[in-house]
Amino acid sequence: ATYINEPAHTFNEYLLIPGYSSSECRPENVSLHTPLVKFKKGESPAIELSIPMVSAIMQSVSNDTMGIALAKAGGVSFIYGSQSIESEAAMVARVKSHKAGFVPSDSNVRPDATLADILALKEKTGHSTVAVTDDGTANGKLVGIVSSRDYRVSRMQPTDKVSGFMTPLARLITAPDGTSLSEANDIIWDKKLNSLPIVAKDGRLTAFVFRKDYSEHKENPNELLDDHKRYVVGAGINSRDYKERVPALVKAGADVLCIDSSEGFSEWQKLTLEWIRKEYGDAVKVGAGNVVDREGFLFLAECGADFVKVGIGGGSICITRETKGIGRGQATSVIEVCQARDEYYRKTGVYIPVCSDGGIVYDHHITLALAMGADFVMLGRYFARFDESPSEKLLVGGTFVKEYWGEGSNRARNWQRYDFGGAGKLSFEEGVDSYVPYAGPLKENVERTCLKIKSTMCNCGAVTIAELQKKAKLTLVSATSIVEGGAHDVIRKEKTATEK
Ligand code: MZP
Repeated sequence: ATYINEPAHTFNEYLLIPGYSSSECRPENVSLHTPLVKFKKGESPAIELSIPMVSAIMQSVSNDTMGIALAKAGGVSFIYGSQSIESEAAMVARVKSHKAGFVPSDSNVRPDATLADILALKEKTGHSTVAVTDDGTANGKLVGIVSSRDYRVSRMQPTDKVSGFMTPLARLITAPDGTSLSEANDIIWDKKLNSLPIVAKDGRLTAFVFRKDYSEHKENPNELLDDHKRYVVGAGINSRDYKERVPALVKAGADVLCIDSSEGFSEWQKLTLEWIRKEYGDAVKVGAGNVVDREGFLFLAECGADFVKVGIGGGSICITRETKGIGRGQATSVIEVCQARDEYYRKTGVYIPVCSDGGIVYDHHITLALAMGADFVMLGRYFARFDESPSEKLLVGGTFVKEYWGEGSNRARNWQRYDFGGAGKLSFEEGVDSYVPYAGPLKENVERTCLKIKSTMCNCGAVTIAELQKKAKLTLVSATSIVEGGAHDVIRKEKTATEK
């Protein structure tokens, strides 16, 4: 056996030591742009992220609603692969067909909503038009529309159901998917409408054109509803059915794929990557993982991975370390893999981005991962807490929570993620089913997290992630200094309801 006698460390055991910051180091000057896929020295990556965050390939995290919300915020979701090829491809297609700027994706209600719900939504979003869809999401089938005209002059009660005052689909003028903005505008003026819903053949609301959109975008009226502003979306694949799954996802428009496996230093990943390269050359971008050391990284780099994902056993819902005794502290894994990535870059001139996957508990852990060399992080628990995640919001013990379960739990049964090519089923659990505290909408949470990252970067004198990686000074902390880092030796006051 080989012994590594140094203990492996977690993010919580590190802190950044501030460096000199010039007056230019202000959060508004910080760029969080980062590469998503590999590129050659002197070239730029085919896909970049505006913020260094992607959402985990998990049933309870990344569906099309999450994909749209995160893409709007500048990140990318990897749609979960533990579902049929058809339904995963349909989710990818829904993100890709979503028209940026035209669907009030936060202004949708279910048919059983009440006037009080509509007014609360209007208060939150400022939109006076609300789409009623069968499942209450922007991707549901359109049932009708409510505008303030529908309830303002009548004697509605807050408890009245939306079905009593909306304009039902049968009475609405709609246009088919593919209608250009100028065509939509002609209909709007011709029929004296305020807004025109664009509805796909299967009844889904794909866009909403308002009278004002045309005046705001009249420079190039045909551009906005054609392919122009499509969101970037990723999708998980496995090393079992890739020969069927990859073509379907590529056809649906996935921009980037990722082999989803709990342990990626394997021939299965090599075979999957080789097949993709043989069929598509470099046109299909695909990440691989997960690995936790230099050898694992170099293996996947040589196999042709577009990025490499790092982390075994650190996920919040993961019990792999307890169950199988494999894994490594996340900080140590990221540090070693990023050193191997830099070494590979110096030798070959090819830069392969590293994704730190799992184990982010506090926002500052993201900054630590970036400082240690990661190009972006993958988060499960973090995104599961938001309105846009696919799971149920529940009231448990007086607190709102969302459900969050691991891909290796009996609930998800994602056996392809754990299989060695024989069992064809999940033989034992490696993940748990849990609750996470509900945290509201994605947008404001992600903005707050990014502001914290930018502030810390300023403290380190860095206005780009590459600069942070160069300048960061990291220190290990003792157990007692971790205690010193929290509020201590004071009697903390209870938070008021609004502070909570
Ligand atoms: P976290 O952000 O919740 O800490 O971790 C999310 C990561 O945990 C995922 O991206 C994935 O790599 C990993 N994961 C997902 N399911 C399991 C499991 O059931 C798991 N064990 O470890």
